[in-house]
Amino acid sequence: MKKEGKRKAPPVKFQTRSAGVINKRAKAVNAKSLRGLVVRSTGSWYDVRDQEGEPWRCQLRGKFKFKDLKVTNPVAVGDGVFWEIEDETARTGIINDIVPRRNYIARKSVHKTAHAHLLAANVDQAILVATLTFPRTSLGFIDRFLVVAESFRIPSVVIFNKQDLFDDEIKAYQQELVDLYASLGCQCFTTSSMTGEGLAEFKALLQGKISVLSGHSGVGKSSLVNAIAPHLNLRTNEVSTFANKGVHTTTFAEMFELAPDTFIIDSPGIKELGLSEMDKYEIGHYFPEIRALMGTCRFDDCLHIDEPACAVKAAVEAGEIALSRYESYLSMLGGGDNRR
Ligand SMILES: Nc1nc2c(ncn2[C@@H]2O[C@H](COP(=O)(O)OP(=O)(O)OP(=O)(O)O)[C@@H](O)[C@H]2O)c(=O)[nH]1
Ligand SMILES: [Mg+2]
Ligand SMILES: [Zn+2]
Repeated sequence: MKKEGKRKAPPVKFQTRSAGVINKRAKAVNAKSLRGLVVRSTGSWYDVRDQEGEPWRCQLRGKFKFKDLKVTNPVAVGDGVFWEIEDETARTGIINDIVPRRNYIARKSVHKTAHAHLLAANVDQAILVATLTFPRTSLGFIDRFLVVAESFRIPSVVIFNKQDLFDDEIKAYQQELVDLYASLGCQCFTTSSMTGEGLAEFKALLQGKISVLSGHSGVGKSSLVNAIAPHLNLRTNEVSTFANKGVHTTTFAEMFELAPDTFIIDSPGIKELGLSEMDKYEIGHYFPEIRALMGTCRFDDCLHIDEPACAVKAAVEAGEIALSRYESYLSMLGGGDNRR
């Protein structure tokens, strides 16, 4: 049997009906059907930007059903929609359909574990904002984020924020992490929204792209957006010294236009990043260093746990694969959470 045979292709499961069907239906709905972009979603209301860039408050027409898909939120920030005006003076509208997505990023819903929760649609890159302290982002969380982004084929970047808080010892440790992730092909930045460190690079990273910012509450996602676009004046909040955690200041994901063709999605802090519908044979595929050893273990269906003659375990023992990465892999395989 071919080794690749057991590994399923990454899922493309969140697609709506074909463009042709939608176009036909949109025409049929009425000649007033408009194109728009969802820039904010509260679950019951969607802020839709029309083609002139003006905002409208919209609701969904009926239920949106997807083939093979259970989501807690059928429409995500970044979705293109077909909509029509409901009340011109109140500036409200009705969303009739979703434009087929070029991609999306989702995690397992915290409340309904059989469902996925869409984080954003149609993005060019996913940026994880991490901090080594205050609050601490675990390596397990960083690794999960990279796996999720990779599984949806979305390029990812890690930003280590709050540089102004760190002493030399923490910075030396951080450098080891930056080197580790860089060796895996992941771009890393260090920033401080207080001192301005790394902000020029951050701005350059966003240029001409649609980016979604993610990470724990309190790591400084909204502060970073404010630092490069002060006019947005987003709400930010102290990290509580008691729990050393953020207080979920941003409550809904929202997309902002920073410059023509440059959009950023600020999103609420997330505590857990559950893998949505991932097969256990698929997980190793999203770790570049494990993927590189594909086909070199004795058994074709090796999960690299305690099988004999496992090339991955040998590489961990030889220090060629970082122990933290291997532990993250095992944790994801075991369906554990990311709070180690
Ligand atoms: N020292 C320091 N504090 C920062 C930095 N960036 C943000 N903060 C502070 O961290 C706290 C949390 O920042 P926010 O921007 O609200 O964090 P967030 O990631 O948007 O949090 P949620 O919206 O809850 O997900 C605020 O008190 C900010 O002032 C930084 O670079 N250095
Ligand atoms: Mg925020
Ligand atoms: Zn193996």
